[in-house]
Amino acid sequence: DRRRTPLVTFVLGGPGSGKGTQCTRIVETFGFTHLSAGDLLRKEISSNSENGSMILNTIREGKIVPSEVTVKLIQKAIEASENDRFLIDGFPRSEENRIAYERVIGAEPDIVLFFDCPVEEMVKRVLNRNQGRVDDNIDTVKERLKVFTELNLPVIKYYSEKGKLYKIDATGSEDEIFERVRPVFAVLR
Ligand code: UP5
Ligand code: MG
Repeated sequence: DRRRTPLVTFVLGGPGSGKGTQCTRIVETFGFTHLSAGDLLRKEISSNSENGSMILNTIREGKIVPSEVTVKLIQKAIEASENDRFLIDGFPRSEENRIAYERVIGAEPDIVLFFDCPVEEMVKRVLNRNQGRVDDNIDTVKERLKVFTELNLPVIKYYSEKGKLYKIDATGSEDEIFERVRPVFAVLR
C-alpha cells in the first residue's frame, strides 16, 4: 500500500528555466510521477471543461489561474496515481497558491527545487520553443516574467527560510544541469 503522505517536490523557476525538461530526467532516474500544473490546466482547456475559456484567457495574459482550480486538479492527479512520489512542476506560483495547497492537501512539500536562470536565457528558450503555446510570444513572456518576480519569488524565499530550497544553476546543457539535480534525490530514502 502507498504511504499515507506522499513525498512531494515542488519544481519552481521562471518561464523557460527548464522545469519540464529536468522533471523528465528526474522521472526516468528516480521514479517520480510528474505533475505539471501548466499541463493540467492546458488539458482542462482541451477537454472543454466549464473553466476552459477562463483558463485559456488567464494563460494567454500570463496571469495566475485561481488557486482552487489548480489545487483541485493537482489533488485529483495525486489521488489517481499509485505512486508515492510526485514532482509538482510550476506550482505554487504565489503565496496564495501555496497556502491553498497546504490547506487542501494538509502537508508541506518535502523538497523545493528552484531553477535559477538569467532572464535573457529564459526569453531565448521560450521564444525558440515553437510548440504553439498561446503564451510563447514576447508580450506574454514579459508578463510571465513580471508575475514570476512579483508573486513566485516570495514563495521561493519562504521555502528558503524553511530550509527546504535547493537552488540549481539552470545554465549550461541539459546534462550539466541534471548532474546538479541528481545529488538532491540520490540521498532519498
Ligand atoms: N531547454 C530546456 N533546457 C535547456 C537547456 N539547458 N539549454 C537550452 N535549451 C533548453 O524548457 C523551455 C525550452 O527550453 C524548451 O524548448 C526546452 O527544450 C529548452 P522547459 O523545460 O519547457 O522549461 P519550463 O521551465 O518548463 O518552461 P515553461 O514555459 O513550461 O514554464 P512556465 O512556468 O512559464 O509554464 P507553465 O506551463 O508552468 O505555466 C504556463 C501558464 O499556466 C502560466 O503562465 C500561468 O498562466 C498558468 N499557470 C497557473 O495559472 N497556475 C499554475 O499553477 C501553473 C500555471
Ligand atoms: Mg513547463
